[in-house]
Amino acid sequence: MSLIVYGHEFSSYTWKVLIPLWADGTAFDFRSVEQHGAEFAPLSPFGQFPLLVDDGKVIAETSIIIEYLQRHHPGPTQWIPDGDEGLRVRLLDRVFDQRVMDTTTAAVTNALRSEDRRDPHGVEQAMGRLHRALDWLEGQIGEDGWALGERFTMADCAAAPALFYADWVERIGPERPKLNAYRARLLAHPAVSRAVEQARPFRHYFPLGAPDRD
Ligand SMILES: N[C@@H](CCC(=O)N[C@@H](CS)C(=O)NCC(=O)O)C(=O)O
Repeated sequence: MSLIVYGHEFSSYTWKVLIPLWADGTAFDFRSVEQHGAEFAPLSPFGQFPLLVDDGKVIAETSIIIEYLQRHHPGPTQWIPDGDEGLRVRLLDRVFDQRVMDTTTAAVTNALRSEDRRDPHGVEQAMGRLHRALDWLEGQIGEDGWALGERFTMADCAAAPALFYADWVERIGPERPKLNAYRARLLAHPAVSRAVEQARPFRHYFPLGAPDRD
């Protein structure tokens, strides 16, 4: 078996697949796209990372990668439960990716542009979608445990980087106490904490200025 993950230590979506790999103790070779860009570029269908390569077979898209790992390299954790619980995991996974992570990314990429190419209206719209998603999530997350309760699932793998970086763009705020406490529980999870520590040397990459916390 040879599993390769192409990604970057500071990349939110890379965390999303490192977390289940580390949590399950699955062996893999990590290749940074900074050092292995020439090798990664022709493999990636959309130029996006992370990318999983399993004995030459390329698997893209984080949710599909996690489902692939569960099917072909299962570890102790069932990342996507069967039945209706699985539907809820998929819903929360979509919300954390599309409504939290991607809206957060809109603000971050805007800050990377030169002044004359910035899009304040686009960022305002993205922040509106982010606030709405965070308010909805505040009503979905419990006082303790994970997104689904006791089971740590793919929804938590998506939530950890999304809430980590969303809170850097704009504080989740005291008006969302359950989400704040959930973020803190996620950051204390060993696999998430490992991702945070591995990314620490790259904090200067954050264009809005990484806060002095976490
Ligand atoms: N939907 C994709 C999103 C991946 C993604 O946006 N990755 C970022 C890095 S965190 C990326 O590749 N950005 C460069 C680009 O989009 O061209 C997934 O779940 O894999």
